[in-house]
Amino acid sequence: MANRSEKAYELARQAYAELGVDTDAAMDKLATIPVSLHCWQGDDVGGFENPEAGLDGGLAVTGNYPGKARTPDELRADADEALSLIPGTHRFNLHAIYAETAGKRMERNELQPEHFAGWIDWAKSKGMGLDFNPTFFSHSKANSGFTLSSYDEGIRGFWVEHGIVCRRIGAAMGKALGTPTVTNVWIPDGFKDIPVDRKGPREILKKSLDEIFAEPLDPMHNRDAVESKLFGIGAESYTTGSHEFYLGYAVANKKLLCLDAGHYHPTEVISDKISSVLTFVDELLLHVSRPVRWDSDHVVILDDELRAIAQQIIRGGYIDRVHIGLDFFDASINRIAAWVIGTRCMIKALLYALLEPLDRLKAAEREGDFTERLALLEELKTMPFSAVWDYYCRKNDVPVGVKWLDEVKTYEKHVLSKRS
Ligand code: RNT
Ligand code: ZN
Repeated sequence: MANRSEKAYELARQAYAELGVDTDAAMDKLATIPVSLHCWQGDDVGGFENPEAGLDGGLAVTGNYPGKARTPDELRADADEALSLIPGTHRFNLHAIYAETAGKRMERNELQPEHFAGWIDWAKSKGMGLDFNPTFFSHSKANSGFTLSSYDEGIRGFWVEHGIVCRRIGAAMGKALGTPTVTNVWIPDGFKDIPVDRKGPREILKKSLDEIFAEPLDPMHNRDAVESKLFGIGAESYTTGSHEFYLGYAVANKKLLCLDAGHYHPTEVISDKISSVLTFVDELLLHVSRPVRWDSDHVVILDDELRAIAQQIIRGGYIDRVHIGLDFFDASINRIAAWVIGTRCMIKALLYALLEPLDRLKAAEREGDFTERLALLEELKTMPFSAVWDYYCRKNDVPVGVKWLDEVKTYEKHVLSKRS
């Protein structure tokens, strides 16, 4: 087998070389691009704050596949399993509700870095960075549907404090791990039915964000991102934090903008937004997701838009300015497999993009030779990409092809099936 994949790679290397593409250089580059795995695929966005609390904020996880992680240790073990099947060194993205408070009820505005010590130690032992998110949902103080844009000062103040403590936690993570944590603010705020005043909540949100971001933090430890949305279940008519709102906020305040693939109109794609936004903001966070007819957060697959996202990052030379995060949650299939499929697809898309003869394509386009551009792009689709991908997996000591699934099935049999 080793020999077969070696031979296949050698042929692929030559085929790409004929197009002027260096497959070894592509793999070296690929190894430097981390993907931030979202913790919440492992337990259906549950967290450990309150096992009884249901998910709200317009988010919905469907399916009841057995074996979801019930404790931080289980979630870390499951993530370990997933990471062992994904080539490269990546990052892990936590939400505030994944704090470890030793059985004590801790209010969200009182959370401290120490409540994430278990996660930091784990990440350190794996040479991984962490990313972070304050959790502005699944909480009694979010029941009205408004948090940072609430007219109720008590509610608003509580959530501002939550934002403030979370930035400090992000900075502590980044400092401990030697790589900046991206701390991303997403709020569910919005109206189910047509509002009269679209301005009021937005002015309040701006004020709340200004208060949250008032404390200067070292960008080598923490970087702030803001994530917009079009609508949520129960907030179909108006979302305070819309795209224009946060784009403006990010530009005016030098924040990262987070583009979630599921947060736009059905035919609107984030791949086209990357170069526009990066003309005006320094860095982007992506929530790579797969909206199926709505913001359904299906597991990411190697579809046209995923390849387009990766192509825009690579073709634009934006690797250092784009933080790639995943955001999907499917409880109808094995959750570890969901992580592995989605992350491997993201990495495949990046490799696919790195294997383009970019200079030649750009030259054809600039010279107006759209015939060559189209011909080349189509021929690339049937190049021996899989031989390079398989070789990359083998080089990184992770299973080649669908063999990873055997490992997930074994883990399911020995670990997941024992969970009630
Ligand atoms: C919700 C946003 C947000 C969440 C996570 C759990 O629509 O996409 O990013 O999915 O924070
Ligand atoms: Zn998101």
